[in-house]
Amino acid sequence: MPANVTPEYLKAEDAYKSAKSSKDKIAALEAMLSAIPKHKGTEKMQLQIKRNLSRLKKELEKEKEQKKGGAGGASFFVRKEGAAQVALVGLPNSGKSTLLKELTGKEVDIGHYAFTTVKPTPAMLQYKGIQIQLVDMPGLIEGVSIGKGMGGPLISAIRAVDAIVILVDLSVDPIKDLELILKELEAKGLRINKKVPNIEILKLPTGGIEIVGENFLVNCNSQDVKKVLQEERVHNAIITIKEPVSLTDIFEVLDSSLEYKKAIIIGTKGDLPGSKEGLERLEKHVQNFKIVPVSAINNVNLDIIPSEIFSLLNIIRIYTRSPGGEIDDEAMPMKVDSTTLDAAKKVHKTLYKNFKFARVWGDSAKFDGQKVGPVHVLRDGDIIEIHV
Ligand SMILES: Nc1nc2c(ncn2[C@@H]2O[C@H](COP(=O)(O)OP(=O)(O)OP(=O)(O)O)[C@@H](O)[C@H]2O)c(=O)[nH]1
Ligand SMILES: [Mg+2]
Repeated sequence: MPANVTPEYLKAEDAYKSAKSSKDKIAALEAMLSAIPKHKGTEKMQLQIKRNLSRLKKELEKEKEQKKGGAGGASFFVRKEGAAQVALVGLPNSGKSTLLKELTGKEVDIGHYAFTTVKPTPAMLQYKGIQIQLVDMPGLIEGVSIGKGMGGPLISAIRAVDAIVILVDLSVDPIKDLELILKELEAKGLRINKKVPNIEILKLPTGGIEIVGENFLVNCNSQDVKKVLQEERVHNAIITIKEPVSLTDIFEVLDSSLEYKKAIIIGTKGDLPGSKEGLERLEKHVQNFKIVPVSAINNVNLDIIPSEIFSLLNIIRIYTRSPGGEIDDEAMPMKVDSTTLDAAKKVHKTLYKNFKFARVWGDSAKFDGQKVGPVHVLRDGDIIEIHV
């Protein structure tokens, strides 16, 4: 135990030792985590606390589910349609439903009071030949991560989406709102605009633990990593590390309950007094988010939102045509780095089975109608003709 911990920390630690219920233990661990001095020397202690917290939270969730009879309460499940599902997330009254209506034309309830929207409401956004499903979520409030408001179902619905649009009202306190939203999502294992640590874990049936790239370990050594792995019940694996990583990064990679989501911020109500200052403060505060200020009422910047949402998705649009025929109006959404053969497979299995070559027009082609093989990597907006 390092001597430099604070009296608050020791008090929280005592509370932890005497806590009986999971709930009290979680509260005490959270107090320990916030009281522990944040420096390299306490990193291992911090990690230990985080691991105990995550284990206890999982146990508590299980207990709750069992009490409810496994169904998990009201379901906010929205069936995915189109190329991707994107959630509109924000505090009550931040302008989510107004934005959904402006972008998709869907008639939804809009009101100058909290919780106008009571369940996730999907609507299709058309973007250059593909459809993106936007889901207007009920307002998120402080404490959703511990079940307040529409807590559990709301967080589950957000976990399921491919990307997130965070809405903050620029005219009030956009920084406070953003931090609240991020805090609540983080508390439920949602990592927003964060990079997955570049660590590969190849689990094997035998052979013990081997670490490749040990030199990249920051403030820990291979013994520490092995200990973490063993505690997480990984006994045989090859761990490949390609960039500087801490023990916390290793722990995060092992935690399958974490979800990494990309997001942009839309600053709403740009027409109201105070919104200009709100935007300036937000821009200074935020680093790893794109911010788009809008006014739904004055139709400012709404036109650029579809392409901003599309850029979150890691998908490309591919247009197909039968040899010598017309180009399809609708694009086929595909993962970034898809090949001609992937596209053939998506159109029809016979095209995939009997694939001979393809002709390509667009960014990936050196010239119009270039003849390419099965592993040619496609780019957004390409037109392809598959020959069998
Ligand atoms: N001035 C101004 N008001 C807006 C704008 N966008 C939305 N509003 C108003 O803000 C209020 C809330 O809008 P909603 O779209 O219902 O907000 P919401 O985020 O869906 O709210 P909940 O469903 O309760 O979570 C309404 O009175 C809207 O008219 C805007 O760009 N400018
Ligand atoms: Mg609403």
